[in-house]
Amino acid sequence: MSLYNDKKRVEILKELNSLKKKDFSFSSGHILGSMCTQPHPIAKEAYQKFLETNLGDPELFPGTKEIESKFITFISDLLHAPKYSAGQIVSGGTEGNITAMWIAKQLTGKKEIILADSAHFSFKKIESIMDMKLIKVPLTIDYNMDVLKIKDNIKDNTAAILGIAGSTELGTIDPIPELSDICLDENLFLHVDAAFGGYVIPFLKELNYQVPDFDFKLKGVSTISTDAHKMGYSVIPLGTLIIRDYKWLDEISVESLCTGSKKQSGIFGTRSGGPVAAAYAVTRYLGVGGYKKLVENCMTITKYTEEKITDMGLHLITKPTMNVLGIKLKKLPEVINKLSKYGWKVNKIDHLSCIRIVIMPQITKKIIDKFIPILRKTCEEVGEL
Ligand code: 0PR
Repeated sequence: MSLYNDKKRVEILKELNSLKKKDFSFSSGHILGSMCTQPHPIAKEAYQKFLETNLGDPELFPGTKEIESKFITFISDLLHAPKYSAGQIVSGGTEGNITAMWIAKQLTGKKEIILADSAHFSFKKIESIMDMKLIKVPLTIDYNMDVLKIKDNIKDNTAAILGIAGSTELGTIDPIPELSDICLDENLFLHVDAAFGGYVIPFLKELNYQVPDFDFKLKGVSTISTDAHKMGYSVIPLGTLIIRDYKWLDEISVESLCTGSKKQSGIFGTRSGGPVAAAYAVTRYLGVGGYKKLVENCMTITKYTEEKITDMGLHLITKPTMNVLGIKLKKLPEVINKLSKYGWKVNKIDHLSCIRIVIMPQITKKIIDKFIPILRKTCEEVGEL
């Protein structure tokens, strides 16, 4: 008896296809607010090849484990990690932040995290899952963490400070060099959330954009998280947490009796090698030069979009630091709903009364030229313009 019945196969695929038709697709160019993208073709090929691999049992998959090490080396080099650093594969920015705070809590035995209002909502999960407390610091008029307000909030129970290198809502970068100095002075743990910016800021620097240092060149930086499934142009789910001192891995490791290795670090046990192979394949294919071109292109289109939006009489919340635009709107829900009816998806940021547009690699000038007249029409129809 064949295990693979063709009639059933056709039936199931038909059902899947009809449900998939309900989804928006990155290839249509109509998803404008998401931080994810259509993965690079080499990522798709690599992902499929490594579907059955399990990095939770590296003894069975030493080749895949080697790919993981090579990928971590690429990211570590990109972030100027020191010689005795370590890397932990995570599923994305949320797990990156959780794992970093896990290390901070273990190392210090303390529970308070000082962070700005612009921190990703994953920190609310951390507060709940890990019994930690968020100490909020206000933002400056440029939507960055106000460093002058930090020192007053450092207490005996401070476990860590968070710096954001590419905020979720506006793509802003906190003053990480100043945070690093404070953390060195006060002997505090500094985590940098570069889930989005990790694959952008290093290349902006190479392209001579004025952006602050954010990586391990700054001696006070303890950990940095970056996501390959955002600007890394790869498949979901994949991020990395780079850790300044490899010995800190012990803080998040347990004995793993039935796997080949003696210890297992991080949250997950069984985890696919597929996304790791995919992300590594993209780094091999593009290299630093390829990512630099990608970022250059995204920034050119961001500038173009900014001009079109301001020409229309709309205003941005702040000048884009990277490929993220926040467009201020008085009639936020009306504009969003209408745009959605016209088939365009942007993200809604209620508390800033703005929509977020992210110029990901799949967004071309042609797509913006199609979107701008629709945005204008929408704004006129709802009385925004
Ligand atoms: N840190 C930062 C700075 C982020 O922007 C995000 C996600 C995270 C951490 C968490 O990352 P994971 O979601 O990978 O765990 N920021 C995006 C956001 O909330 C996630 C996203 C991506 C949302 C694509 C929608 C979407 O279509 O907007």
